[in-house]
Amino acid sequence: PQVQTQTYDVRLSNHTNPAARALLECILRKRSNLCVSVDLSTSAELLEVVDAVGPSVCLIKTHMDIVEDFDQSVIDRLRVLSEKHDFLIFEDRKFADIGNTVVLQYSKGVHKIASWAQLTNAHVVPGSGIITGLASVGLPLGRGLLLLAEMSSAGTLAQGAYTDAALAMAREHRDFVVGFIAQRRLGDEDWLILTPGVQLGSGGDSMGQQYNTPREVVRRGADVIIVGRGVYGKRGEAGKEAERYRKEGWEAYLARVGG
Ligand code: 5FU
Repeated sequence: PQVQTQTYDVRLSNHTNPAARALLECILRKRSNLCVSVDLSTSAELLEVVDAVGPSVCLIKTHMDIVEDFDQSVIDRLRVLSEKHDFLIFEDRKFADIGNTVVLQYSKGVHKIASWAQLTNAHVVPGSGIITGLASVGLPLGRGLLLLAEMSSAGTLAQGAYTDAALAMAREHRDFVVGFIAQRRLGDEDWLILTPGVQLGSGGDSMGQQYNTPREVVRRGADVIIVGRGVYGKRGEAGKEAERYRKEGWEAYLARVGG
């Protein structure tokens, strides 16, 4: 596909899914295309970082299954912060089972993800039944789904024909699938591209994570940059780091759309 040069403002008219629209509107209000991934395993640390980075983000990404003291109050407090700071919530659950099972995993259990996360994501390895299942829960609640079309990690199998198949599956479910976790723009239609594996200064970690800079991933088509350790890694500095990444991400977007 060609470089995505449409502004977030124009792209709003290409989206009908309520979660996609809310995300684009939040991006515009806050001039932020930054999603911070808060991968911390106690509720106190999680909520402290969310409160610190809240002013700079459009989206907070969670892995709620790593929170050791999880209970419903964590969600209640997270939602209070999402209203205080104006951001959406994305649970990075990476569903990967048959439709009937993901219906249960999405709506029930300890986390009841569908009740609080505007966005979640799924692998396409089971085939399109996973989307049908998740949509049966998420669509009535106004939720949106991202498909994992590519991953940031070394040796990922999500490439080539697999990535093409993810795009084809998304095209069959345009009401619920709002975009992709990917490293670049996919397809000529308007899909939201959320890109993890982002840090200022590239490199990676000792377990296969690979980083690119905000400027590079936005140039390739990222609409939202997802940053974890780059923001919360230095204790006490998450707020300052988030603002640094917000500015980087926004300048890269302006450069892409020619503003
Ligand atoms: F789908 C993906 C992917 O391809 N790469 C990722 O890194 C998801 N992630 C998540 O983004 C991962 O589970 C972490 O929660 C986050 C990246 O964190 P980091 O600290 O910025 O490396």
